[in-house]
Amino acid sequence: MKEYNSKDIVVLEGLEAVRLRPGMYIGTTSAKGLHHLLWEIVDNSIDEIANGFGDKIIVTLYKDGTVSVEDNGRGIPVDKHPQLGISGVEVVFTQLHAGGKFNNDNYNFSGGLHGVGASVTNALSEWLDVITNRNGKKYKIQFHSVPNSKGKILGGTVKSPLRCLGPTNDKGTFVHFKPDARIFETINFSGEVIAKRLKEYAFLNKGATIELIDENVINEDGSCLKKIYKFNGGIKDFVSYINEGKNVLFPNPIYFEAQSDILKLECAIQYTDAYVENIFSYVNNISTSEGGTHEAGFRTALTKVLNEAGREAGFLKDKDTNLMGEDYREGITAVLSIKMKNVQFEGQTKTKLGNPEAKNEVDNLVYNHLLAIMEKSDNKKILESIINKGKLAANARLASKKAKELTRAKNSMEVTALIGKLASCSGRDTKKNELYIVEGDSAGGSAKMGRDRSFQAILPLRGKPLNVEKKRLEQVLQNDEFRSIITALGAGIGEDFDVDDLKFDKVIILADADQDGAHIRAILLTFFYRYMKQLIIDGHVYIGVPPLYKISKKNDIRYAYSDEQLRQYADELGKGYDIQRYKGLGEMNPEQLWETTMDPKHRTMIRVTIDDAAEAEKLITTLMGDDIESRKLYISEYANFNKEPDEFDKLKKVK
Ligand code: 0RA
Repeated sequence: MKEYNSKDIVVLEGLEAVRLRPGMYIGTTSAKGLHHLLWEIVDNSIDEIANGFGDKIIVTLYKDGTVSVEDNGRGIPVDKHPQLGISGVEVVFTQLHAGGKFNNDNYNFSGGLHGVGASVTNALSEWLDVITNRNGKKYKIQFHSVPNSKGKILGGTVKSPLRCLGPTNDKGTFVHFKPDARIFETINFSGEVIAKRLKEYAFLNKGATIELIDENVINEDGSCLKKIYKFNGGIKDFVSYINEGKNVLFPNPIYFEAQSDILKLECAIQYTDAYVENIFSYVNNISTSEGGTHEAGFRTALTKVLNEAGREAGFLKDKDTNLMGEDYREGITAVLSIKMKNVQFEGQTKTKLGNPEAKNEVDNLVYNHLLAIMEKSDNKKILESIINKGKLAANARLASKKAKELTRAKNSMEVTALIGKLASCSGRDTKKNELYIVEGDSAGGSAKMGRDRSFQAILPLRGKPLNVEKKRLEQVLQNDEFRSIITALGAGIGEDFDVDDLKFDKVIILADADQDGAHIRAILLTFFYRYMKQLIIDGHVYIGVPPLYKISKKNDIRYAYSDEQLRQYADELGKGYDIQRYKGLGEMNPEQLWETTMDPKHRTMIRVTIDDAAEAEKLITTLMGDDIESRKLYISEYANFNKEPDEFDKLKKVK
């Protein structure tokens, strides 16, 4: 490796643009964008570790709401950049695209989240301090965002220039910052969100120690919360973690590493008795939830290896045809992590690898390594269990083919009968149309009468739908409720689901605000997650939020969606109000339902998203799977139904 100096840092743009349009650089100024600031810095530290420099990162959340990231990497260059005349550290924190994303000989496989870097964090912080150790000396530089003479705020300007604090034996870099409240909707970091992400990083960088210190959470003994993540098994441990609470076909995940001129990969695979496919892929530590070329290469290789090794071992006989890829992916849990240079991300959320060369490369590497593993006589039992599972899946696939075709056949008699319950809308603009899936016939009736039929369609659900978590597609397709949903949406199901065929832009689940309603929501979300994941990823799924109370005084009628809102209205109205608690949607008449829950001008809805695919997967298993104990534990910790006495009871008394 050649020596690295400040001149090697490539500069593309100034920081002004970042403050002007933060959304362009961090996606959003919501809590999610706030955390993005932290990931930018953590990613730089991870880059160091991933390239073999250093093995530890500590993230600290302070009482004053600020956060710091410390690593034991190489430190940041402090010599002067020849063109810019400023130190390397200053370049890294003040020039766009100059963070951890150098993509040259100094970083073999640079991550650097989507190529923005530490300067974005600086631009959007009220202040940011850096201490870095380089050439046996400790250096410090401070930045801040302050108004100039015209009152315009300049982001990330130098507050106190780089100075040497003296000799040191310390290694690495310490970055401490305070997000700018003038930019963000909130500047409260979530310890939970951060812990989850750090844990994922620890899985992806085996052997690295990643610590979270949260000064805002105090233990019983007076110390503050400290979480330490370190996984010597790396993604192999990740797969075991995802599969906790599931029935696995063999105890230890298959694991291998491989490398070529253009990429490095790690892969871990284990099967469970479930029917779903769970492949989590990463490129340079970034989750590629939309997949891409590397995943395509992996799938191709997996199918080839299993058919070849299975035939060679006699688990597939001469008379048997080869199984299909989807058969071998039923019940799979796999993590594929690759590192490569010059990555191109595509797709709706820029989480899909586009590099064409990755497909063949991953295919070849996985083929060679996995085949060698599967041909080992020690692994015969494992191979057999996978092939047998694949055969069952193939049989189910053939059985469900007919049923699937039915839900796609648009004009047949059977289909018309199926969606008889659907009150369709008159408008034909699928980008505007909404489908309300409503709990119960009576609320369904009110919704039909109250809606704007030009763009709102109603599908009432009778009773509880089937919990699809442990069901094969074939069984799901025998269920009337789900068949009506699939048919109404018109975009197919499972592997055939095509979001482009969708007949509605919004799919809105409307259920009561009680335990049964929550169950129905969970079942429907599980169904969408398992069989129409793209529908959620593309943001088409919503949860309608009906009001909990009506509070009125003479002609002043208000609806409250939370206890807090109810209290506020009660205060505003003063003495002599009436309150009514809505036990269910069915208690509202059509006009009220329209006004409070369906009218786009007044309604409240929650858009369902998947932030963290692996966590979502675990959560669905916990809530919808077999393991009753862990479900109980989760619900008692997070759900608060029927808490007594609530605001309603209190207000009724004071009335
Ligand atoms: C630029 C160049 C080099 C390292 C870094 C930046 C660097 C940035 C951060 C941010 C947090 N921790 C960091 N550690 C390193 C290359 C240094 C070399 O080649 O010696």
